[in-house]
Amino acid sequence: MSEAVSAHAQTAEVLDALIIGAGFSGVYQLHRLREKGFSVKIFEAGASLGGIWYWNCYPGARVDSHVPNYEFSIKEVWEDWTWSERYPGWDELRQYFAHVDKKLDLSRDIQFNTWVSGAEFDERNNQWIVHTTDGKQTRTRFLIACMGFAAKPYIPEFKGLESFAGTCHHTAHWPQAGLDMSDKRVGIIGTGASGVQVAQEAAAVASQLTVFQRTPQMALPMQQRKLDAETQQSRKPSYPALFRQRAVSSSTLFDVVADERSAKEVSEEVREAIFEAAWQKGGFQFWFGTFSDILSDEESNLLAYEFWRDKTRARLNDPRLQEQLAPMKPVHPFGTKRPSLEQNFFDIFNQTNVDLVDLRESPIQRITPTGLETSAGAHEFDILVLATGFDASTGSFTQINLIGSGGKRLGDVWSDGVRTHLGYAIPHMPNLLMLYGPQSPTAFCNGPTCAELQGDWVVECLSYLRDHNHTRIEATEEAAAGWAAHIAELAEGTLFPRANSWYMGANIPGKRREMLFHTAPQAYLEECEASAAAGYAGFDLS
Ligand code: NA7
Repeated sequence: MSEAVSAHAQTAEVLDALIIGAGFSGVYQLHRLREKGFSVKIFEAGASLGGIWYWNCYPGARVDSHVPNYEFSIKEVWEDWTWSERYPGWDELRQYFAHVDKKLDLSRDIQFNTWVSGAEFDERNNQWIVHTTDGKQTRTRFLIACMGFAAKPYIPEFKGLESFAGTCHHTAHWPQAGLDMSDKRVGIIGTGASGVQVAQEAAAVASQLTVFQRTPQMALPMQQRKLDAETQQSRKPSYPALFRQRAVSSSTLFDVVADERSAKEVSEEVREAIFEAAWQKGGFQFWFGTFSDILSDEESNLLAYEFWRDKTRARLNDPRLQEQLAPMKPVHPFGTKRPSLEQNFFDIFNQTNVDLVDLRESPIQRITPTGLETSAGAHEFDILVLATGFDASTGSFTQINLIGSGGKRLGDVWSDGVRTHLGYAIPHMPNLLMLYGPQSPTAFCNGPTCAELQGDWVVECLSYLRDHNHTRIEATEEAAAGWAAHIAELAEGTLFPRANSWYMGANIPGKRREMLFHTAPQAYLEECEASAAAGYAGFDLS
C-alpha cells in the first residue's frame, strides 16, 4: 500500500461492509445488513439498480426463470407487486427494481456510476481499501462482491472489427437510449440466449437479418403467458409457502422437479408423455424436469435430444435449415449448454428476410467496413450485434485488481484453477465474501433465489464474526483445494464437461477448462449449513 493511499484511507470513514453491485444479490445484502445494524454501502457501475437488467437492455432481453419464483420473498415487496408476463422483459424488471428501491429505501446507500477498479487488503487494520475509477479510495472491514456472473462481456478478436462503419454493439453494451432496427440490415453473431432474443425482435422489423451461428442452440419453448393482476393477487396467500420451498427442495433449481426414474426404464409411451408434458409446460421444465438421468446418462440424454430435434425440425421448412439448426446427431449432449428459451426463434428462419450462416461450414474471416466476410462470401449490414457472451463468473473478479494478504494477487491464487471455499471466500483474500460467484450453484439457481439463500448465509456469518469479536475471516488453502476437487467430482458425474460452455470456462479462448459451478444446489445449501454449524469450518477466524 502506498503511503498516500494509506494516509488518505486512514482519515476516511470505515464502513462495516462495502458491496459491489446493485443487482439482486447486492440489494438484498444492503437491505439485510442494514437491518442488522451494519454500516453498509453499494458501489454500482450503472446509473441505476438492476445489475444484469440495467446493462442488458437490448430488444427482447428477458429472464429465463418464471415469476414468482424469480422475485424476492420479502413480503413488503411482493404484496403489492404484480407482473404482466410469466417471463418478464428487462424493462419490467427495471420497474421491479424501482419498486424494490422504493419499498426498501435502498438508493440512499447506493453510489451509482461508480466502477470498482481494484482493492487491496490492509493487514494491519483488517480492512479493504477499495479503489474506484473516480480516483477515490474507501475503507471497509468486509468487501462483498455481488457482481453477478456476467459483468465482463466477451468480444472475440475478429480481424477488422474496428473498421466496421455501421453501428456495432455487444448485447450487454446496448445503448440505454435504444436502437431502432426497423428497415435496417442487421447481422447477429452468436445464438446463445442474447442472440436468440435479439434475433426474434430483429426478424420482425429489419429489412434483412443474417444470423451467424457457430453451434446449434438447443433452445426450448418458453411458453410465455400474460399474467393478470387479479389472479396473481388471489395467489398471494400461497407465496410464503412457495418461497420457503425454494430452500428445502430440488425446486431451488428453477422451480422444476424431475421424475426419479431413468428415461430408459420407462416405456416409450410413458417417456413421450412426460417429454410432451414438459414441453407444453415450457421453460426449463424440459431441461431439468423430465427424468433424473437426462444430464448424467448418455443414452437418456440422447432420447431427450431426439425429442427436441424432431419437434424443432418440424417447424423448419427447408431440409438444409433443419440440419443446420437441429442436426440429426447432437453436437454435444442436450442441455450441457444452457438452453435459451425461445418464442419464435426457429420460425423466423422460414421468413424471406432472415438468413442463417453456419460458421462451422464457413467461418468468419474478417469484419469489413460494410459487414463481414466468411470463407464463403461477403455479407453486408447496417447494424452488427455481437451476442458473443461473457467471460462468465470468474471474469467478474479477474477484471478487478484484487491484492490480498501478503500482496497476493487473485491471478496468483487462481494460477492452478479457481480456488474458493463454498464459493464464498478465496484463500489469501480475507474479509472478501462473494455472492452468485464461482464454485457455487449460480448457474443452476435463479438470481433472486440465490441472492436470498446465499445472502442469508453471508449475513449470518458477518453477525457471527461481530458477536464473537472476530475481525477477520479467510478461507483456508486446504478447504479451498478440497472444494475445487468436490466441484470437479460433481461435474464428472454429469455430462456437462462434454460441451464447450461457459459453465466449463470453455467459451473464452485460453481460459482454463474447469467446471465453474456447483451442480447440486440442495446439497450445496446443506454443505454451507454444516460449515456454519461447525463455527465456519474451512475458514480461519481471528
Ligand atoms: P452465450 O450463451 O455464451 O452465447 C454466446 C454466443 O456467441 C454463442 O452462440 C457462441 O457460439 C457465440 N460466439 C462466441 N464467440 C464466437 C466467435 N468467435 N465466433 C462466432 N460465434 C461466437 O452468451 P449469451 O449472452 O447469449 O447468454 C449468456 C447467458 O445469459 C445465458 O446462458 C443466460 O443464462 C443468460 P458457441 O456456442 O460458443 O459456438
